[in-house]
Amino acid sequence: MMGSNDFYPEEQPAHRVTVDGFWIDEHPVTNAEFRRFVKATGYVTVAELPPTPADYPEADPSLLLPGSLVFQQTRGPVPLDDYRNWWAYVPGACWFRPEGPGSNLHGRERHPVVHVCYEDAEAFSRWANKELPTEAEWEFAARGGLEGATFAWGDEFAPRGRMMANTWQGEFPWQNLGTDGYERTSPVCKFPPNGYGLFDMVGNVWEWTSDYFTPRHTEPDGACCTPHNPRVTTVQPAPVAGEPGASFPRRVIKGGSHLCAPNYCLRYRPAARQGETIETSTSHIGFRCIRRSGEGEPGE
Ligand SMILES: [Ca+2]
Ligand SMILES: [Ca+2]
Ligand SMILES: [Cu+2]
Repeated sequence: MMGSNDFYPEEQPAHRVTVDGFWIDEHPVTNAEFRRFVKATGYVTVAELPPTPADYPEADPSLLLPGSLVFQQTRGPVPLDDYRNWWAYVPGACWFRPEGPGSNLHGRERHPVVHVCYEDAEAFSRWANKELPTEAEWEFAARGGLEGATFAWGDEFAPRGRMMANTWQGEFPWQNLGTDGYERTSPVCKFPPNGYGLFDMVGNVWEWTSDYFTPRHTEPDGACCTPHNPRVTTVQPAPVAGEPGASFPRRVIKGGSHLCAPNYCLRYRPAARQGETIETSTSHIGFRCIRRSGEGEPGE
């Protein structure tokens, strides 16, 4: 079962799909792994390059500096309807300078790489001889074999008081209680794996998938047809025409992040989904890769 009828409209309707077998990374791609890719290829991420003036016709070209969106905790409660209250475009922020100039990855080798946009994730996956998962593949993996459960581990958020993922406890975006031990990203594999042995599917960082975002799941036509390896390969129109970046297609990101909090965003669940413009990089989006069966992975 993919999707859910119990939370946000974009997850509806819950519906049955089937996917072929595949291999998936146990954890999100880490900074150490991404560094190996960059060293081997000289790859430069999108956040390190100046934005293209044609994509931002309203902007003063001299202000189009390379950079990325960095979360800024606020001093007190702020209106939750404007993400600019807690996201800042920081010139110079990129995967190896996660908070901008002066920051670095010391002690964060095992944290998920962040500040990677869709094409960066795709470039890594190609180099690794893998691919990015479709939303259906990602969600199947995240569920860990539990049919229709709310979380990747069952229906209870913190069974017997045990924190199962890196999310946000307290009032977003100003009070971060860190009950789970981490206020920002965490090293991978610090929380229990799901039923398929996969870590950090829920929480820590959002993860790119290859599907274009749709505001709802499409209803399968009739009871006879269970979609097989469904994928959304056509760009959907932007939700807010005229906003910066509205001309960019959106792909689906999955799993929620360390910034998902009960008072703001209940998206730390396998069914949850969000559309993200493909040129966007942030301090809370990463990715993991898959290899589809029959593509050269040794069997058991
Ligand atoms: Ca946390
Ligand atoms: Ca995740
Ligand atoms: Cu969230």
